[in-house]
Amino acid sequence: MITGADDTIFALATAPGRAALAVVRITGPGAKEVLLNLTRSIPPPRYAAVRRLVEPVSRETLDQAMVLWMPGPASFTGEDVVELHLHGGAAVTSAVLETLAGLGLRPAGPGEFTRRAFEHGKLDLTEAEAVADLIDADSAAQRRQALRQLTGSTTAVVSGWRTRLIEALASLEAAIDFPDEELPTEVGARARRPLLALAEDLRAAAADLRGDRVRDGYRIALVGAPNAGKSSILNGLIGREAAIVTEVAGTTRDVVEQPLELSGYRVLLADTAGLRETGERIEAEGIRRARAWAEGADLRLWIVDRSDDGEAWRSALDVLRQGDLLVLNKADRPEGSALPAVMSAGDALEWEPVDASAIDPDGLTELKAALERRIIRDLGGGEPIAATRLRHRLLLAEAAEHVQRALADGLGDPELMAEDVRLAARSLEAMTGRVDTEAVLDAIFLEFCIGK
Ligand SMILES: Nc1nc2c(ncn2[C@@H]2O[C@H](COP(=O)(O)OP(=O)(O)OP(=O)(O)O)[C@@H](O)[C@H]2O)c(=O)[nH]1
Ligand SMILES: [Mg+2]
Repeated sequence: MITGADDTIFALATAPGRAALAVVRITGPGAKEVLLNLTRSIPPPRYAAVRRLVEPVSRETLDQAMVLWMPGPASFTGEDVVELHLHGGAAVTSAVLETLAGLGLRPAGPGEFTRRAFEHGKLDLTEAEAVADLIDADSAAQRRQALRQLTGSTTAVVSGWRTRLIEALASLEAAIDFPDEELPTEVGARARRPLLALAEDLRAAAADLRGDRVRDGYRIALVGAPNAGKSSILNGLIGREAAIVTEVAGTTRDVVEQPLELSGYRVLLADTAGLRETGERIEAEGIRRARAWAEGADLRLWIVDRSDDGEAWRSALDVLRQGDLLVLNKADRPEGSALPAVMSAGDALEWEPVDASAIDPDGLTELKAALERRIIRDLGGGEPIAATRLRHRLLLAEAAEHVQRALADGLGDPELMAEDVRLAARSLEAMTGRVDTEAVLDAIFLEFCIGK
């Protein structure tokens, strides 16, 4: 999609609209001449200078601005870069942008600045992705993860694995080049041990969803029988009446998704339709959606009305999994006769049940604390995170598969083994963008906003 990687491009780098400042960025070989055209004098590199910006033909003053001149290669894109810090607002920015277009510059496409930084070796692909993640970050954990990745944490882990592959490759190639020194089976056997460990590490990293969850949000579903208090708990946790609450069983139909931040992590909380047998079409569709959302969630909160006497609570049993959390709601009311049976069903869930009362202002404190502990256990700590998106995990799985194949059919043949190890290294190289196709790059950089 991007044409002419050598032309000079410009974009408004700050959000459009009325503001104190608006920053316009220019990158490419013509950047210096453009600055000269607008200001008549170039400030020293990387020093802020105040200049009058003048339209070169009409000589009209466009703004009194702060300008920065950052010659390549020591710039974000690696090219000559100019930044114009204008007074914010529509009239000033549009006059300056029109003038730049009039000088023959091209408006930048999404992510084009970062793509140029990548193409000039300023960032690798995972670092470039981290720039987009940092801009999109809402929560503290998203910010921390993006910053770590931007400063090379993923790159470091991946290049460590790649080094291990290259070492294995070197010993295999030595055996191929000097076949008399050793029996091929011995070489193959010696390369096996490090490759076995590596296949295990790659598989674990490919299956590690923590990075994705930090980026996209940890998904928690509220499930249970009608009237258990799911919608009341959602509203209580987010502090807003987002879902309708009534005493009518079967109130909620649509899945009501609400973002929430817990212990600095982005969480997506979903209230769902109460589960029960029903002949009513709309409710049945709601229940189908409830089950589907619960199925894909990272955690299900099983909400039970502890004052119930009947068997309604059983309807949720088949959506629950071992790590799920039993929430005994309506703690402000007396125990019902169903409670002992509920508790014994809850024994299978591994986590202690939590008491809650959605109508009591402090009634959700214990639940909130339990959720925070749970998210920290699931997303914090452990091995450093290598993969933060599907693209990474697919490539890691691919690398693991090549290593596995090297182990499987390479038992007696160093040459076959070496070929598979080389393919594994290529998969890792694609992760950081050492090898890649245009199509992949286009897809990645199109996710960015313009001006970045
Ligand atoms: N006493 C008491 N009443 C509660 C509590 N939580 C919810 N309720 C009441 O229980 C009724 C049902 O609450 P909802 O939050 O609509 O229940 P729900 O699980 O979303 O129900 P459906 O949407 O029908 O599946 C309402 O009248 C609430 O006011 C609680 O902790 N204590
Ligand atoms: Mg509801």
